[in-house]
Amino acid sequence: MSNSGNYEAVAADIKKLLHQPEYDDGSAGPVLVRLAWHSAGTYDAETDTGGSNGAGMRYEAEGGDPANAGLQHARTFLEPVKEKHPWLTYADLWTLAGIIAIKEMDGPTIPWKPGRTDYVDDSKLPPRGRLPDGAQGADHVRFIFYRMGFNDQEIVALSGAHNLGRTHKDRSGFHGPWVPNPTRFSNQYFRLMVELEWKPKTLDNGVKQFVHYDEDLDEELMMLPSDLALIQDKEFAPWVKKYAADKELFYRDFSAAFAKLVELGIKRDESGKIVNADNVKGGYIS
Ligand code: DDH
Repeated sequence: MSNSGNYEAVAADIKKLLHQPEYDDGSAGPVLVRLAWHSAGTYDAETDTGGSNGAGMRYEAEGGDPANAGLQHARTFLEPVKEKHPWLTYADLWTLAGIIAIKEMDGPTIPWKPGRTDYVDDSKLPPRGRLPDGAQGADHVRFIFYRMGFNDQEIVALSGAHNLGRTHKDRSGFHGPWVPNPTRFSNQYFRLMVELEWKPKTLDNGVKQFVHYDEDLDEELMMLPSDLALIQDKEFAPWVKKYAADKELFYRDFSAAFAKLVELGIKRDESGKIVNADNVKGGYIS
């Protein structure tokens, strides 16, 4: 068992579990990033409900949301870390794991602060339907992300996480990866969105997505309708092009937006301590 507050030891243990030869593309990284995002992306600024505090996905109301299908794999990967460091909250573990995974997959360093609580406040529970639907377009994407307090530039930056991982028919109904190397973070998602021709395709389950056949890979790459909405919308498109052209700018903006994402709904005092949590801890990882 590690000493309470030893986040460096936790980070080291998260790094060790990323390599998963039997799982997807050999990495737990992408699904851990999605767990961090979905734990936080339920936030509603107006009612101050949802967000990563409370780790509500442990319970059926949130964990059983069809939008969270598949994330039990991520939670299961992390369980040994929680067992080894029982002082750590799930809410901190899930957000930290996403950040460590991004960094280990060649992504940017994202500032992270601990102190989230696992205390579930029933009045703060998010209803289902707060996470985005890939079948929809720009209006829906704006509706979802404005609710959290993000602007158009931040929405495009965050969407660059689709450099990682893949869609699964048995989880979302969609199929395939966005890029040829889905365990390496980069701005390739934006480059491919701009450069390639994307053809509509209806899968045998009736789900509609866009595809580009990659000859070297002998596999179809995919884009969600909500992904291509970014290049079709006149406010989003300039940011897609900027991030396609400038990887450093993308890394900087992605880091800032993801750091903001995992802090949604969390109020800290000047020293960084969370004031709306019941089991506040100190310490930082940067
Ligand atoms: Fe996503 N995402 N996401 N996404 N996402 C899926 C997979 C992954 C949408 C839909 C889907 C973000 C935004 C959006 C990741 C990170 C992020 C899948 C496939 C769907 C569908 C699930 C499955 O079948 O397994 C939509 C819609 C949006 C939107 O913005 C409108 C954001 C903001 C992030 C982020 O991390 C900041 C990652 C990583 C994956 C790959 C997961 C995996 O298992 O691999």
